[in-house]
Amino acid sequence: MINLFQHLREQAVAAPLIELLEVVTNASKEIAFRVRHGALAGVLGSTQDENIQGETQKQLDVISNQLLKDLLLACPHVCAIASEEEDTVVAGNSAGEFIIAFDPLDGSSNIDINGQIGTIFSIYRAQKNLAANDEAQFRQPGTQQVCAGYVLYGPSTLLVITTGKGTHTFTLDATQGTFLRTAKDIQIPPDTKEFAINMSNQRFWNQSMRNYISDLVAGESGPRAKNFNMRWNAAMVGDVHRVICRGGIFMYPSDNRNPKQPAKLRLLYEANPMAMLIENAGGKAWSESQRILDIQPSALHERVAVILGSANEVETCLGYLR
Ligand code: AFP
Repeated sequence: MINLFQHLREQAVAAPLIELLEVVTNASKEIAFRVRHGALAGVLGSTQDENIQGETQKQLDVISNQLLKDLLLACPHVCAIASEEEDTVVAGNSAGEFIIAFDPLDGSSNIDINGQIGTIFSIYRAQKNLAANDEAQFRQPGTQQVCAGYVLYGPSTLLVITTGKGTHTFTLDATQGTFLRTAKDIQIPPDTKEFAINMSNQRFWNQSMRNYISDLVAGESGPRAKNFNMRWNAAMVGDVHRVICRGGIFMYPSDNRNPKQPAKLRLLYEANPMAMLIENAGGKAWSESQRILDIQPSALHERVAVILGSANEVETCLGYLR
């Protein structure tokens, strides 16, 4: 088995990006260590603080964010960072070639129940005509990402990554502290019998989404003429990883719970990196109206509807919405 850095060199990834990814993976190993020790490391539970999203921050959210922030800002290749846990952009080395956005710990509500959680990251080239701390640095469509990935803290610690040449999985060999390639050029099956959505929001969806889900639930006696299974991890990293492993469709559609916030998932550090990974594995990733990677961002923490996974099933779902 080859390790992550041998793989990146095999893919002719430039040295500065490889060095940046070494920083990201070093931070993820630190986070994995704390996650694995949970209560024994005294990192469970919530703080008294709220982030810009209005969410109560878990201790591990804050610790993970600080670990990534400290290590990334010490890397000469990092011009700026953006984080779910930071109100705005934090400047690094103005001469750095890259900017990086991340959700330091996605699935925070799973921390205290020992559920799946993960770190999601998205890397772009820095825009030299802009100041390092200018939020416009991050107003690049997802197609401009040079790298995207997540680290899933589960029974094993996995890194799933793409630099635009396929999507690949690496498993952390904790004894050696190295990520070894355990799956190369993943291909998501185009069809599926498995969907992921938070069904408790059903009354808030638009009618077309309700019709689509109703037909899935109707099974073989309904219009789809086949039975479907449902899974919901309540952590995007866990649900997307299942889709990458065995196909499926993951949806967090817009809803009318809060007119000021019609969608939940964040474009910059959830939807865009996952969309790049899914498309590089042969899947599709759309909001309800357009390809996610084509969306022109307008705000750092903007939210979008997400429908991603097995290409044919995503297309079927979009057919109900059109
Ligand atoms: P937390 O990080 O606050 O747990 O939210 C996770 C998340 O952003 C995403 O990872 C999940 O897919 C989604 O929210 C779960 O949302 P619900 O809790 O509304 O199902």
